[in-house]
Amino acid sequence: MKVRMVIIGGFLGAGKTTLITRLARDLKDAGVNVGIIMNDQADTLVDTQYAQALGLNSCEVAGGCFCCRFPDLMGQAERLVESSRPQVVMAEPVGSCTDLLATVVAPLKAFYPERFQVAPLMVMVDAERAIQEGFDRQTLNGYLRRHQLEEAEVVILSKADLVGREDIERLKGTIAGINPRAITIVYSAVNSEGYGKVLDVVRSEEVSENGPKEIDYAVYAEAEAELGWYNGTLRADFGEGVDSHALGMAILGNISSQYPMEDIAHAKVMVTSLSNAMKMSCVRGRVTVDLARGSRVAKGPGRITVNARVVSDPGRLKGNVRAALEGALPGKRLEFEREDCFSPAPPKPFHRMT
Ligand SMILES: Nc1nc2c(ncn2[C@@H]2O[C@H](COP(=O)(O)OP(=O)(O)OP(=O)(O)O)[C@@H](O)[C@H]2O)c(=O)[nH]1
Ligand SMILES: [Mg+2]
Repeated sequence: MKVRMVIIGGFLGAGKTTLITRLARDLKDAGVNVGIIMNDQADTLVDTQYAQALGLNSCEVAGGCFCCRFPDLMGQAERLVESSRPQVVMAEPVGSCTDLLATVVAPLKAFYPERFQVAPLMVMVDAERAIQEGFDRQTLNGYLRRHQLEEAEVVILSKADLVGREDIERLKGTIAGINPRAITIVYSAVNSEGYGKVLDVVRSEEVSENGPKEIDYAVYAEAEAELGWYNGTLRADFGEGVDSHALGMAILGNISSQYPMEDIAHAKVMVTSLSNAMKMSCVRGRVTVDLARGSRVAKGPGRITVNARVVSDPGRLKGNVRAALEGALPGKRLEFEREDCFSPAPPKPFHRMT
């Protein structure tokens, strides 16, 4: 039987990991075996750690997006299939990645027609960001988000709980104007609006049918390069107990105080310890907490991982994240296991089928 491949893309911080991990847990509870593949430009990924802390079968493609590392994506998919026989594989592309119909969906359909059934490409759109920033092609970030929206087969208009009904109706009109063929599902992770409809698409036999959309790779590269990309993991000893909520707030607060709110695409902190696992996110200045395991109190030896995608020179971002960590952990020496900071290189897809 074919494995159903479900790709859920969308801009940084739109809610992909929150949705994918919930879908995976619900499918698992319903007896459906699910594998997850996360993706990032670097390794030490908050999202993979979060999915694993939830007990989900997950792995990652690191060091480049799915389109540039298509063989790695398929290598991970084949490994998942061989090791745990999932019926569904859910894949989360990097949030600044687009042109997935040409670079991932089309090659999957062309080279693996017997192995994988590719679901319609789902793209999450953060309703709050869409209201504040629109989809203006003239801005770099707007160019990416608009292209993601143009190629979506299903649009998941997320964070509907954060905006009013009139704004939702207006956004639906804007989305239909940009992409009249797509189905739009209004969704909220907080009150579960629209969640059942997303689950229905995942469980259905519907397949991706659309062809790729035109894109200017020079603008795409420029848009990605505008972001500083920081991934770092450090060892920590939380001793008898540290409030991981307060710690995450301090780190994220220190990072975001260095930049205008709209420049924080997504900054995330993951605290893992003997007693707990907690992810905290800051998207455009809004901080949210996702507890994966235990309580807010971290105890004993553990790790702190920071992933930050910010409109910033990477050197400046690295200095700011380090200062943020030092400020949140006064008197402690920072013991990095791994640290990377750069601007994403121009995307060079392994396949591009138009
Ligand atoms: N209010 C609200 N918050 C949400 C919703 N969906 C996700 N969030 C929060 O938004 C934050 C970012 O969500 P993620 O799922 O990490 O976003 P992502 O798209 O995976 O982000 P990247 O992997 O960085 O691209 C998390 O802290 C979530 O709790 C929603 O529908 N409503
Ligand atoms: Mg994510």
